Amino acid sequence: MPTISNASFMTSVEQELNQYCQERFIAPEQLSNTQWFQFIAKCSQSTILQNFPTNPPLVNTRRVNYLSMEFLIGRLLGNNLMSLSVYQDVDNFVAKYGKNLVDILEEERDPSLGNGGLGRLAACYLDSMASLSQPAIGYGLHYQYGLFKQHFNESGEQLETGDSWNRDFYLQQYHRPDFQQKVGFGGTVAQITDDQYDWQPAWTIQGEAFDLPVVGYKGVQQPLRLWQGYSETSFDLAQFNDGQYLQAESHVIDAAKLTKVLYPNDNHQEGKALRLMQQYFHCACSIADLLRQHLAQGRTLMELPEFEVVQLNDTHPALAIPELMRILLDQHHLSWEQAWAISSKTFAYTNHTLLPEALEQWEDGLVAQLLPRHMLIIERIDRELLAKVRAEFNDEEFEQAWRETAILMDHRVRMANLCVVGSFAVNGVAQIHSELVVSDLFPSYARLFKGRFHNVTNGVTPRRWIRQANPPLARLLDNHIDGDWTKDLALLSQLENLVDDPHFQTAYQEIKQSNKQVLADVIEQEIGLKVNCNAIFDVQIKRFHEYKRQHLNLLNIIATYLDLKANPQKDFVPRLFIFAGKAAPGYFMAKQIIQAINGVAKVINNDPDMQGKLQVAFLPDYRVSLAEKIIPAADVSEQISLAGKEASGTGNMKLALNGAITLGTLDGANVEIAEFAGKENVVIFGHTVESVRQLREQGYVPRSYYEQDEQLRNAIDALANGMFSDGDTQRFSALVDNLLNSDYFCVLADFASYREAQQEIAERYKDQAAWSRSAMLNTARLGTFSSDRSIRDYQTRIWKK
Ligand code: 26M
Repeated sequence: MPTISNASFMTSVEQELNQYCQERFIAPEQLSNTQWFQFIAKCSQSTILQNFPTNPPLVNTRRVNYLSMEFLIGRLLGNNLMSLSVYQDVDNFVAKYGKNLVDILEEERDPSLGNGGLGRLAACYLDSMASLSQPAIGYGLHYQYGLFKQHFNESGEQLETGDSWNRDFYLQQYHRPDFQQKVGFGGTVAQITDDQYDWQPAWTIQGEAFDLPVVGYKGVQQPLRLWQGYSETSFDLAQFNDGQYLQAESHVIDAAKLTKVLYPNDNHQEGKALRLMQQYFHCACSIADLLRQHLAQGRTLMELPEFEVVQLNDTHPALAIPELMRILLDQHHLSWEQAWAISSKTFAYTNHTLLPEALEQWEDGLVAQLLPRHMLIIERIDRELLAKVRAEFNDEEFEQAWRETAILMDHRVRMANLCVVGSFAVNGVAQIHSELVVSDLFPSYARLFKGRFHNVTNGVTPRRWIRQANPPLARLLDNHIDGDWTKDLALLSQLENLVDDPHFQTAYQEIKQSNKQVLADVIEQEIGLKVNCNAIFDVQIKRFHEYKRQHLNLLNIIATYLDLKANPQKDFVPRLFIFAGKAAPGYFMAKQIIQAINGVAKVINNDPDMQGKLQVAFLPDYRVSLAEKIIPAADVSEQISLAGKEASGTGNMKLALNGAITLGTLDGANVEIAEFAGKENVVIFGHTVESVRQLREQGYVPRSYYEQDEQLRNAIDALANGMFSDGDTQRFSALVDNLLNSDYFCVLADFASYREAQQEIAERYKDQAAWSRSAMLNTARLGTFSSDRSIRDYQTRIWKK
């Protein structure tokens, strides 16, 4: 579909190179990698803008406005070259000058405009929508500082520094001054009619649009539109003369601060006013922008839901609902009924978490102060809901049902409730999660709003997570699969017939081995550890959170270490444990776990008895580009959250597709991965959602596990007695106390089962042929976890006209 041919692209590259070098009085051979990067980025961008198609037609679908506070897009250039189908040509071209494209692409700084799974999912979905020509626009924030950079100090603690990604991000973002918006805050409201009010904000902040083109694979380009806060006037002269200088200045500071930094929390809400302001700013700019486009095409407001859908990526953009209502009521003078008819057919909400601490609730006083008109609208939505709940539930049921469904409760605005009430569709992100959304989170809503609840299992883009991250595997697939698997990942099923073909087996094994070698070099470069490439590469890469249970992994490592020390002659399959991930800066327990892993790694890696047997590599500053290096080299994928806590997971899909064996609990998408891969090609352990319930009902006593399991006891004691903290018996006391006395995420209850599962992994690995067969079957059978499939599910279940 792209109108550019490889030959014409390469001709223009050659011409531009001459000019680029002439301007700098330099020969091409002398260009640094940085200069090569800048040069290629420039060529690819002008080609994309001028030649790559935009505006796909609306056929049986609405245009998607994907509202997300996070887009974890990762590096763009390699991806764009691939989408233009010129990657190989450019690689050959730079080779003529003694350069390697992979090294050149390393020059790009990752834009880390997200925390973890939710932000990365948004990026995969933009890629899939552009590749499938699903009309879409991504709306987000142009943070000056992305997610912090992570470092470790001498004692293994996480330190954070700012990520001013934009300073040396070479790819252009297109400033669109014509799309700027004004966003009001605070002030007063006056009633005009029953439905219409006049809001006079106390101050306004300007929103400036920056577009990043998202280039689909053999598809179209569509914008990711990021809003930045800006204040037009450096200070208000009139107020300055009135002696209100400080007040005037505070608004300037607010504007400048507004999009300064991405909040580094993941699955945890902090009730900060600035965060609420960011959320409203994001919604107000995006809703105004989409309405501008809709009306500019000569369409009416009543037609809005026919042409546009707003997909809310969790509750972070929930204020888009009262914002659209406000505009329809106060600016376009529609009646409440008309406005609600439009709004309630426009929004769809995706829930990404069941964790109570992550469900957003805002103090009603704060919302009323900052957004007085929106508060009135939310109150009205709540009143209308009350009538519905009274009608549906009998007197006995009512109180419970209202406690669950009310938007306003105990002086809080419950954003998930606002989203469920204000949307025509609500979905969870994996089968088991979507069931729990209905059964545990919103049972009364499910009764009230029949047909509103859906499942769309998450997916990942095969362009980035196979073709780009794992070029040798991509070549193997190209050579053995009929049709373009990059666009239709279900085609991977053709590999089923090849898993017993010795040539194919050898090729597949060699790829894994060479990827392990590549990662080994990265590990040595990054942390100076020389690793054994024949060891099992056992990988846990994700945000640090107690529910994800990195400390369960750690306890097994300690137990294994103590066992090997006591039994040096023991038959042991060498193992390299690889960790990467960040903790929210204010999350004390997660930071303890990070420090404990670093402490254990130091002791084990420096113990001569462990050389080549047992090693632990904790790579700092986990980010998309690091994930691209780790995932293709993994043998084992650790997905060990407590059942019922991980909504889906997406790293699990990337790892399994790249031939890692999942070692996991029956949680999130692991359940579906196990079904598709076949139970014999994964290793499942631990409590289930149901048995966790029973465990809690009986009264869970973690200490009893400690007392009854000697290996567990020795491992915890080793943490407590300073073995991994230079003799400091206090360093990990909070972690140890927590495990022994509360252990909300049932680490101790799953320890024995996890340890057995780990032994099973080692046993299976001894039979290399059988192991590879399982790995190949994972690749062959998991094509369904492409984000293209997820987008098609959204199209047929949710976005359909
Ligand atoms: C909320 C309020 C204030 C500040 C930050 C937040 C916040 C930010 C990110 C809350 C949650 C955030 O992310 C949650 C998340 O990443 N959830 C993950 O979503 C993935 C995609 O669906 C799933 O695969 C993961 O299981 C789920 O944990």
